[in-house]
Amino acid sequence: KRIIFATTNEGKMKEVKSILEDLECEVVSLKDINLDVDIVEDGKTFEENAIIKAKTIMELTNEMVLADDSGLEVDYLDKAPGIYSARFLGEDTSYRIKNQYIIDKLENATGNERSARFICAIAFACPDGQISTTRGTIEGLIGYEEKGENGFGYDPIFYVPEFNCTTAELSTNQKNEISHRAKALKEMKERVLTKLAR
Ligand code: ITT
Repeated sequence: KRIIFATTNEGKMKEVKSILEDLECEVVSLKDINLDVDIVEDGKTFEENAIIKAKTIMELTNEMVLADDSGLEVDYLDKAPGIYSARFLGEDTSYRIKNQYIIDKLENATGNERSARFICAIAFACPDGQISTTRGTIEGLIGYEEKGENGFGYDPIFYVPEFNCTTAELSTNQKNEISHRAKALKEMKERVLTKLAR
């Protein structure tokens, strides 16, 4: 048996493979199986978008499919970019520019006014029609400059007070101990194990 993880985001997939390492089952991305599908993520929530991705690929392949829809909520920006995190300022705009844009927007924000969180919804869709979701979050603050080379996306500006560094300064293993994605996926892992045992 194998599970398809419906993503083309390599940063995500690296973390997912590591979190699901002990699952006695192969986890493959859309790139791994050369599946090129244009999925329209027109949901209004992370959960809706995760379900759209998982269900689309499940129906195409008739296999068990997991999907992740995630993003960054910045309180000072009324929770933007949120579900639009990948599309924020345009899909092809570099994260150097997106991150600097957020830093500039928060020029006058101090202390807890800089609060933000990463959110991750995981959807699991099975050929028997069962679909469910889990959600994980991690709270942090927007930094004053980009820091760190690890991770992807908004990691260089996501400062975690408990660790006194950004998520881009953590190793993949360290990030996977605390991240939104790890929390949501670990909860989902139990359900996947139950399915695999059938
Ligand atoms: P797939 O839909 O193919 O999985 P995507 O990148 O389009 O890839 P999303 O629509 O879920 O995925 O967008 C999530 C975006 O939120 C992602 O591109 C990052 O910009 C941001 N993001 C999510 N999790 C993150 C994390 O752990 N670290 C940094 N940025 C993150």
